[in-house]
Amino acid sequence: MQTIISKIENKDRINFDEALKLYDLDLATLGELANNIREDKFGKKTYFNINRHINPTNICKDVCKFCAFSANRKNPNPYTMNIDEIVDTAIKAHEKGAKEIHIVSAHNPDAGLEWYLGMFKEIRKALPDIHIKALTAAEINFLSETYNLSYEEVIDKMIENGVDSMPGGGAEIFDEKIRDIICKGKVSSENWLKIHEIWHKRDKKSNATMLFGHIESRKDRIDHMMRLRNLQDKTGGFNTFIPLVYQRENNYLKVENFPTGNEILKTYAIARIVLDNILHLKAYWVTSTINLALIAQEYGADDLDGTIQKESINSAAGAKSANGMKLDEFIHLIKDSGFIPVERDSLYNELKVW
Ligand code: V47
Repeated sequence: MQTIISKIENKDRINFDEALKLYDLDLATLGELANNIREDKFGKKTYFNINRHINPTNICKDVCKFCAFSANRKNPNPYTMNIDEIVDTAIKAHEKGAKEIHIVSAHNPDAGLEWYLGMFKEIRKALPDIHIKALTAAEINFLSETYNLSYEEVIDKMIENGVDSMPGGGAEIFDEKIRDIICKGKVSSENWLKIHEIWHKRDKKSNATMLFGHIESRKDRIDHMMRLRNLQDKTGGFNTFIPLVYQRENNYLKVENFPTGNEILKTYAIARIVLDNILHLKAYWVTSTINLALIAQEYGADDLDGTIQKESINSAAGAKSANGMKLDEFIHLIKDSGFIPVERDSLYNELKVW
């Protein structure tokens, strides 16, 4: 173990087996190693943004077992917002200070390509300066299959219509055997990575998530991180890595052992160490709870996402995030935990030190 620790302290890259072994280290030592990396890069700054999540439809042709949001699972309220409603929501969010609109939908076979792309065009027309972060690789794969377009064609249409960056969703867990159980039929791991690679080739940025704390093993998590690290070596296009803690209510995934806070913090810390080429690590308070996200600041995380205003995907599965977080509360919580709240834009340019 001492050799691995020395490697980390010397900023040498660790391999798969070494990364896996880090789970055997005590949390305090692991946390210190990750925190040193975080402090080296950002000191006590914690980044957040003022954003608005919009989830414009919950009608989905896919059947991911972990999902409680999709209308064909346990949630009985199918909906599809019309474009005027979506634009109106974005305008109201902008009036309240939002600088980013984060749009993630289900895979609705009846909505039409025009609907998927038209919403971006109309938001861009109404709000020329807002940052639109939209369409996960899973949605791009769905549009490509449904409308017989190449990934390149879908991506070029996104850009033409005003999308600025891609969210990190749809990655789940890359291991094919686990993926087959939890989200069979959705974008493959290989294609998830290919889509991000094409996006990065357009000189655009994206994020990467990992859904953990369900039926995957520690090995699967390290494998997931390694596949991201390999792509990032090639493209440099990922801004941030976001470990998403699995939410367990109202879905069909049978899980026997949920991760403890200790295991979640270890996973953040290991991610900070392994992903030496992805600058930011986001503790997405929606899935970790705000309490654990604040602690995660001492285990490698430098970003807490944003105020969100409304959240439907994880709140459907039990997260306490339906109404986002008030700005002043967010800032006070970060300050009270000993960190410096720094409002950022979607590409991590600093806007204001609060
Ligand atoms: O891929 C669905 C996750 C993701 C559950 O890029 C669940 O800044 C936990 O893309 N428990 C979509 N997670 C969300 C997404 C996202 C979220 C936050 C920030 C960013 C970003 C992107 O939501 C899906 C899936 O992994 N999800 N159900 C659940 N029960």
